[in-house]
Amino acid sequence: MKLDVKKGDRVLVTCALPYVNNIPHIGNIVGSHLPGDIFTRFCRLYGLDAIYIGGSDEHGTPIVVAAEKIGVTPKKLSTKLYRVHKEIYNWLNIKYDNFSRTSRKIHTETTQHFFKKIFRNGFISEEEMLLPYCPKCERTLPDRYVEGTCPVCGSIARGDQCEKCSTLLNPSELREPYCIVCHSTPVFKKFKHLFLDLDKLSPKIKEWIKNNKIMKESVKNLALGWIKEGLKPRSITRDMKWGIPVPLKGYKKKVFYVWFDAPIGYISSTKEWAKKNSKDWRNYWKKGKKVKIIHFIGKDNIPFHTIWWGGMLLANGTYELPYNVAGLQFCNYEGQKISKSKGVGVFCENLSRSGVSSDTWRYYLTHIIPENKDTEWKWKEFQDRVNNELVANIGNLFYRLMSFINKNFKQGIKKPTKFEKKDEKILSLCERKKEKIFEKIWEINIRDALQEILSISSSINKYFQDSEPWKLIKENKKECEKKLYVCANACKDLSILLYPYLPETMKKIHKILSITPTWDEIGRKLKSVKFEKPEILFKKIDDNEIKKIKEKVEKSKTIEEYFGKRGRDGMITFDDFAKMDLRIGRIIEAEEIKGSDKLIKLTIELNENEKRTIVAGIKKYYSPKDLKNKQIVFIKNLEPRRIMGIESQGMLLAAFDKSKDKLSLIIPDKKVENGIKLS
Ligand code: B3M
Ligand code: ZN
Repeated sequence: MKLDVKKGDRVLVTCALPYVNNIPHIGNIVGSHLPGDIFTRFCRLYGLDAIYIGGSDEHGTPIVVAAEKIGVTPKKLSTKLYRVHKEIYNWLNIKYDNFSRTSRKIHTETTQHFFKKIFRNGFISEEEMLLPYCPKCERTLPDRYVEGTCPVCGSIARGDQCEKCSTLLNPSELREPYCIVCHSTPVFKKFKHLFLDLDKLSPKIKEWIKNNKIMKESVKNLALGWIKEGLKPRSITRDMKWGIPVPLKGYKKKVFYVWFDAPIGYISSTKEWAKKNSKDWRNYWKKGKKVKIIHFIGKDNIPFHTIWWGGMLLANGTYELPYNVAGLQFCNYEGQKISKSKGVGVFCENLSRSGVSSDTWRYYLTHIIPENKDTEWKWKEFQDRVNNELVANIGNLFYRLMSFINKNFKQGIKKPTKFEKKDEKILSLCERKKEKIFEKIWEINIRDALQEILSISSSINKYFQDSEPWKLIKENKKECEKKLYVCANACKDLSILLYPYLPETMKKIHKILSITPTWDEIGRKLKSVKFEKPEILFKKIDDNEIKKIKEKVEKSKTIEEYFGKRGRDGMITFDDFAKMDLRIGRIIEAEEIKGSDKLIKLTIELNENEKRTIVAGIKKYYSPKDLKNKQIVFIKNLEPRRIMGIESQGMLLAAFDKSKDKLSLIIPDKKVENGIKLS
């Protein structure tokens, strides 16, 4: 392949904007965020003017359904989960130049503006369409609110797309449709909506995809297959409140379909970045600006980034078309599909507490980037790759070298004046291979590129071993110094090539060597090398540790837990209520707690054999003698807490009127047995 980029060229890399209705798992990371990050880091290293753009996709039924389920507003849901997403990407050193939100004003403006241009260009039509209406819920059922059987592959599909075969669908095409909320069969009614005329755009989309030289065949073939079947106009509006209002007379109550506004999010996020950095966003988007736009996406998003987004851009006419759509395959987990509800997978909210460094995660995750086919997470492989490659091949090489030089050449070593052929070969390894490595990256063969780098590392290891510096140091110090210099300089270059994969660790090396990682630095000879203190870069993981890590990262937190609630509309389920053990008890003792003007220590009797100590903040409202013998209500199964050195084993129930500063204990209306459970 001939590379068609050169230093200084502009490259805009994007990652599919995740819906913030869930927390990412490793499948999401290897399916777009991580490859996009490594790719951009390489581009920058190569000297390209590259930026990595992302953000959260906050509209559409994915968000509304999830928010409704836990009883919060879509805005509240996405605000909280946006932060969680960002923290995870940050922790993994996935370095977005900008990570925006599609609920921001800049995005609304950009989307509406984009639409108006398409409208003026004549690629929007108005049509009546049959839409499912649920008679029981009394509402139309957009996208994810309706499911049924896919007419193409027979799996369960949603109203807008079949997840299994990726086909884009209209809800009326579903067989045996049902409402996801109440499971009733919807009736189909006619509604007016706006459509993007993909049929008109089809020849242009085909031309773009056919002539594209870099897109993987698998992506091209999928797209060309859909085109061959014939593209139909597709609706771009929805009868919903949550979303971007359609700026057209008669449509003001409707919003755009989430897949209409989401890809425009790439543009609005770039605008936000440009504003913050005093740059011109147009240079990264507008036609004729010679920018290369590369989208990293999962395979289910391929139709949306080829046919749909390609069609939108062509209809608008003022933007550059994507240079590459890097459609990745799926990643499975130990032979199963990753599933949050079944707890199958590694869930990223746990990574920072896993005791394993982010570079260690990145290292194994890189190996399972599903670039060309589906891949699989395997714990055994994780352990082997970390121990035999990351630690043995990379970490130990750096460590041995640093400690040997540190021990034997405290003052450092100087660049020798002459090298033999064998030395030159090792010295120039990275420089000779770097172009080929970048080509692999450019074609999205990120794993292959890493293999190439690992083979360099093996060669340096072999050179070090064959040189036997531990013998040479006694026999020929000068020669020993030369060999070590060769290793150190080769490792310096190696650390630059590894930087996009293992940024945190390699940054440490760059600091120690006082170098700036650039493409031209690869192959340059250092004047001298000195190591103050050797650093262990990676640690081996034994079987026991694997077990512990596994336990930590396989647990997934539900989004309900993030909001501390369950059930629809803020309701709790009966099971939630039943968890509380509320009892009647008699206060048999009450005494003031010395040193506290609020607290009283109570002894509650449930029966002759069972008593409880409760510390209650009611001194201001009751005196100990008033409390004695009263029957009260308390929670028996509340986790014990130490208050002023006393273990409180429950909590009293009381009505507290804050405005009047009045407190009244809840007391049974009739005399009841102590210990009775409330229901
Ligand atoms: N939010 C789908 C997803 O999260 C969708 C991608 C949008 S990219 C513009 O997989
Ligand atoms: Zn299907």
